[in-house]
Amino acid sequence: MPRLSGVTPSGHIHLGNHLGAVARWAAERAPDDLFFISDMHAMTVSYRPSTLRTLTRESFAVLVAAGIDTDSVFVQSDLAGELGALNWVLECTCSYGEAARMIQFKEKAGEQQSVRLGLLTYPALMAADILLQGATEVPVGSDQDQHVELARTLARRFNSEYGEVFAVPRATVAPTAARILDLSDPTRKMAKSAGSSVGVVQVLDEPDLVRRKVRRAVTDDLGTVRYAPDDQPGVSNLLEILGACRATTPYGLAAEYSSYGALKEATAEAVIEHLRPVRERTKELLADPDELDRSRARGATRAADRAQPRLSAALRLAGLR
Ligand code: AQP
Repeated sequence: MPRLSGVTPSGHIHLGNHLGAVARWAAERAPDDLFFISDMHAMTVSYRPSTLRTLTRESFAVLVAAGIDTDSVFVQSDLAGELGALNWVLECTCSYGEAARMIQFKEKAGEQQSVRLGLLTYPALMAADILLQGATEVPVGSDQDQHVELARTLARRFNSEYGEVFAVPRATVAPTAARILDLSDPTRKMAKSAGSSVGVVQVLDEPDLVRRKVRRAVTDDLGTVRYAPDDQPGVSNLLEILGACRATTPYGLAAEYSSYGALKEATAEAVIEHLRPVRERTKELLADPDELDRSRARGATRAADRAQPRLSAALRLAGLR
């Protein structure tokens, strides 16, 4: 059952991306799985090309450093030709209403003065990412469920209108750490695009900085360590993080700590130890740009080889070529 998932280089990879996605992909990886850096998705909002290039490289290195095999990671734009072609076919399979209904589009469009057309059509590109590789499982956070549902709809519609070519994918959501919250504002999720990095632990943060960020985490004035996400979101978030780092559930951990200070210390040290090998390996990889380029080329070749027959078949069935 090939899995496919990606990270958008819209900022530095953070603890939420790592615990909820990257570390899990690495731990559960199978030979057929593919993971990618979705640099084309980062263009749906205003961005700087040089920053995008740097973040793409850094994100690629983090995925490899986390333990994903180099030929299982690729950069989306290395397949820009194949994806661009299938994207158009899928845009022409999707209705305007279906795209405009996407919650993420409504939320992100609402925040901007000038909305890029790509923000509306990006779920079709995401469907192209998934369908091109024949992925049957797409591990995502709950906010991406709707996009995978659209990919399912488009696969089924294309298959029935033009001919069977696409596997119908399904989303799988992580059972734990699926929504790590911002340490300074536990009402929202930890995000790359957060206005301030005070509550966002980045995978490449130095240990001292991690310690400071965790110590300053917003909790509450109840004074009891309990896993109760609705009543104590800050404390529960720390327990969730600690549990994910120790590969255990947050419930049992609560009883081990009698003060918020002790919980914060334990969480900071667990995060530092959890991230240490990834941070150190990422630095080594970034220091060897030639090897990184070779790895990137290997991933791109494998992804393109896997995509080509399906793309040709889809274009033929759609009456092209
Ligand atoms: N806070 C989070 N907790 C757990 N998992 C998370 N993911 C993202 N944030 C958290 C998961 O990380 C994977 C890659 O995410 P993405 O790059 O596709 O973008 P995103 O979900 O939009 O992540 P961000 O960090 O919030 O970026 P911005 O601020 O640019 O929107 C996904 O599997 C995601 O679920």
